[in-house]
Amino acid sequence: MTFARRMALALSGCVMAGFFALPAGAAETVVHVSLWDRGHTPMMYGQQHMGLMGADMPMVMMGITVNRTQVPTGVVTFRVTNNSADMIHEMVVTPMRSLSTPLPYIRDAQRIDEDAAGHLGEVAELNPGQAGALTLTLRPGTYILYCNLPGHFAARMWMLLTVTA
Ligand SMILES: [Cu+2]
Repeated sequence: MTFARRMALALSGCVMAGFFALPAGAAETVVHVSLWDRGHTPMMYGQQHMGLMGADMPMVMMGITVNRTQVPTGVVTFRVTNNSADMIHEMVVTPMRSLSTPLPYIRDAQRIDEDAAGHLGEVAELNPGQAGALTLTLRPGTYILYCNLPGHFAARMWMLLTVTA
């Protein structure tokens, strides 16, 4: 039985007993995630322009912004909004096995190899203005949230989340 299932049973037990009180620290944590871009604005600086993307490729400034980068271990709900005016974005959650080892990257497809990287779940391909949610039970460690549309990871559409004990 999973931890989440055990929690659900424990909580339903509370309801049947006539009181509903979450023990301190057991409440669901919510992380608000904004997927954004600034359209096809040329990058003014940085090695990304020269290196990763190739000089002939138009750069798009894009990123993931969260309202918190650290959460306690347990149930975490990501509420994800695509705030782009015209681009599809998504959010994938993958545990970082090591901060010094790059995630497996499929160069031709310009995407992270999600299966090899071991993703936990995603809010896939949101249209501009669309929102979605993903609930996971996370153990302590470092996780990466990223958009895996072609080229978006390389354009720095990722951020790290720390889950504390
Ligand atoms: Cu994206």
